[in-house]
Amino acid sequence: MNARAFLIVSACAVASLALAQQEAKQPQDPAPAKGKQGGQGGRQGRGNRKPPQDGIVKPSMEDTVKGAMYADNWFVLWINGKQVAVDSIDFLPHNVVSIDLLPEYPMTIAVLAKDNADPATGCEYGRQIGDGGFILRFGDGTVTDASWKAKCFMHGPIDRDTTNPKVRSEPLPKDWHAPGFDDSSWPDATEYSQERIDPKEPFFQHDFSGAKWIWTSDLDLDNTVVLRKRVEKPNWSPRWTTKPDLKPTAE
Ligand SMILES: [Ca+2]
Ligand SMILES: [Ca+2]
Repeated sequence: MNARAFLIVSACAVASLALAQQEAKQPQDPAPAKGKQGGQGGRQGRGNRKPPQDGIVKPSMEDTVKGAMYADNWFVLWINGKQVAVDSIDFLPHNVVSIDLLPEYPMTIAVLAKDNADPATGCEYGRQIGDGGFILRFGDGTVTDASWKAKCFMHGPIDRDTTNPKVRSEPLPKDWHAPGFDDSSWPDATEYSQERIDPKEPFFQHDFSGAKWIWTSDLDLDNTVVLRKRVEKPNWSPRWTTKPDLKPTAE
């Protein structure tokens, strides 16, 4: 092996090690719980659990999956009519929001996503036309793609006119995030290439494999969009028998 070949082999080894460390830091699914939650045997061992004395089965971390989302520039996520995530950094830097989810099916996902556009002009950073983009992947295999619905609620600057910019908008429909909301007349989402979106570094530190970047058909001028998807899993039933009733109110 000459010196050049040795250098190449060494570089590959370092890269492989770095990749392995990266993967070790970011497990795709939580490790099976041990001890307190009664998760003996992990996911395979659920049927062997002792039934609780009171007949109530609580969900555990074994029942959860990881979820990751990245929006250009900001989003709020609802699942089955409940708000479960909000992009905690308004628009800069482009960031990934990573959460644990307790999936229940059918699962209706509704996302309000916004480009960083001035509501008065539709422009971004002064008089520029900025673009949007959203991508999501859940550990149960749910990903964004053209099977989602996508509808625009704020568009501008109309005709790309940045000299005399105008916008058109309509209010979000009541219950846009509800499972029962009828989105059947909405257009399908449009998929965009990673090159078109040009995501920033945090995107590459998370697993979005299989997921597509989506938006409406106008990535530039549609600034506020709602993206919806209903995930079916026939014959699914929850392992747990209890549900909380928690709302952001006093009662
Ligand atoms: Ca825009
Ligand atoms: Ca943007």
